[in-house]
Amino acid sequence: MSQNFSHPLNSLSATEISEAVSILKKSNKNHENSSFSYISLEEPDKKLLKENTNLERFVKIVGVDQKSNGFEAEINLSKKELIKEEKISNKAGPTYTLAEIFKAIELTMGDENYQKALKKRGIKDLSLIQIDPWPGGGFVNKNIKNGNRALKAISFLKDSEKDNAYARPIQGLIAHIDLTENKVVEIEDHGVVKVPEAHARYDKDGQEFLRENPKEIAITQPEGVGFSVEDNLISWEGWQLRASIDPIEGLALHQVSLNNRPIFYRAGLSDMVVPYGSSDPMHWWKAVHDGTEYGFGTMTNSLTLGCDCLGEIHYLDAHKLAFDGSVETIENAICIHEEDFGVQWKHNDSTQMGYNEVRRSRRLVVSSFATIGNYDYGIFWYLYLDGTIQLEIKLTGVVGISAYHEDIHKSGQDFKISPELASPIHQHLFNVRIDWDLDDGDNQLFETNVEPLPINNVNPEGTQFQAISSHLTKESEAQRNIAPEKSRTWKIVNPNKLNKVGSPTSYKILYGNTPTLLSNPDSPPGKRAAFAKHNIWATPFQNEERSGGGRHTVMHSGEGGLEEITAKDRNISECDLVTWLTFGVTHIPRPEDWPVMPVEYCGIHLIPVGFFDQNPTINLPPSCSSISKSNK
Ligand SMILES: [Cu+2]
Repeated sequence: MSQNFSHPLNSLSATEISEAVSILKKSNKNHENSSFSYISLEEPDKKLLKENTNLERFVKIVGVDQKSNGFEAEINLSKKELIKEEKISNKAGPTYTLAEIFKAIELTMGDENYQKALKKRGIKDLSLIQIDPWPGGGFVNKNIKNGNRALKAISFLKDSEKDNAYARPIQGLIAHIDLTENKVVEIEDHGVVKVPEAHARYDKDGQEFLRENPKEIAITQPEGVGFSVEDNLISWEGWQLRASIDPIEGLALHQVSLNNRPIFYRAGLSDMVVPYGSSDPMHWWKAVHDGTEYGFGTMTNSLTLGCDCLGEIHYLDAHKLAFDGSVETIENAICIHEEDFGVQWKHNDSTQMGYNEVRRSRRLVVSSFATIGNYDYGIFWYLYLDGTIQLEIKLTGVVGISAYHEDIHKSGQDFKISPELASPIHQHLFNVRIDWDLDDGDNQLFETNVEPLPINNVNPEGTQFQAISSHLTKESEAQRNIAPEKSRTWKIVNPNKLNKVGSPTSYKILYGNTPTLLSNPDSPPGKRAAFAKHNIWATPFQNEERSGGGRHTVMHSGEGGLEEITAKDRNISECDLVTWLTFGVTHIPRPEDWPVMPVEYCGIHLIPVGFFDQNPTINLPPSCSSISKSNK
């Protein structure tokens, strides 16, 4: 058995990827001209891994063959053999490959009707056109045969190579491309709207003037960093975890534990969707699933030292399968570093003792960025000294954009972000799947609401309120939404591990201000992204249940997502528990989002509740920074 990896959850190496591709191509000659979506490690489940660390290594290769049929091949890397290969239903196809994206651009560019529509707008030079393909599912063009793969495309005009094309949308022109039949089936033209004139570059050379450099902030750790990294295993202040880039989910965490106590086995973005709420013909049909349709993780950036991350950084590279079967390395794909995080706890005694005790907080940051079309998303996981785990998504990049026209754009749905441009209202909804292993055993899910008590003889003034926890025992009971007025939270509990006060150990899920899906449940986005109807779902662990919206979503109409997964209404009263947490933002674009959007944040916190017997940071030494200066 080949043993060129040291742990079953180590990320795939470049050698393993090329080996897998050559095993596939040798076993099936038809793949010589296939186009690949991604390769992923078939991770062993927690039970298997707890029993045995010397496991065979399996991978899955997903792609599209020459005839535009999706395929999924499972390969045993240890035995160097193809285990099985299956055709993926063309009702719910695999992630678009880069070859398909290029093909859509090329077909559109070469289409006679598209060129005529450009000419009507006075555009003759095709070299300055930028074409953005969007998934063809959801609202499928009437000329696309059922089961064919398709893309839609919208266009923008640059005036030079380095120009920001989004400043100049070619309004109302949408190309429909049938990828299976290699043709443009329709050019939708909603009439000529003047192409905006103003430019809006966001690079430094595009600015009239640059402000003087802010004074440098140096983050140094003269005694070295407090964390260590071996392969993808990270250790810091009692925390242990592994990090990897999943081709669909992006940055994923594995085997997260604190002081050798497991918390969760795996967490990653199970799906995301960006539905648009405008009636503008350029946007109303958009509801992209950036993970399963475009491969969020395969779009991971190489990070730049001192820009993307500041301080003493350890990077992990990631290797991916390119569409042509070659291996591409994303250097510096995952950034690991420590950050000071202000005050951890403090008390300034006001009695005669007069002491002031203060301890500083710090966190370990494990992060990555992925760019999917016009948007850039950061996935930031933070681990804190007090046991808190935070997932923060950073949203930036360029908003969806149209050439403003008073007959097209409606107040409340489209927002002027510059004199010539409108941007549509939309949502970004993320679903993170957490496979729990809290305190090394089966777990339970509780919901807590805080409610006022009725006025009666024990509460005569109506001042009293209480927290009521209820045990959610079935999948149908665990499809819930936030309720800030009730301080509603959910708790993952290990009923078999008790703390010092005799309560079971637990972790609480805290949401910020977050919406759920606004598309009608019967609309295509409502069915395809049904996972976003609720802030929390819970299921008993099943290895193949990994995606909130279905494993494959290209051209699909809602198969395989959380509604289907939970339809049997299984028992979750005490089980190997998985929670699916939806959060995000409803984005009402503003002028400040133009020409590039300042980061907006959303996410969740997981905090220990009776997991420890007291404040776990009470024993932090009172170390104050020796290099801080006062101006006095
Ligand atoms: Cu947005």
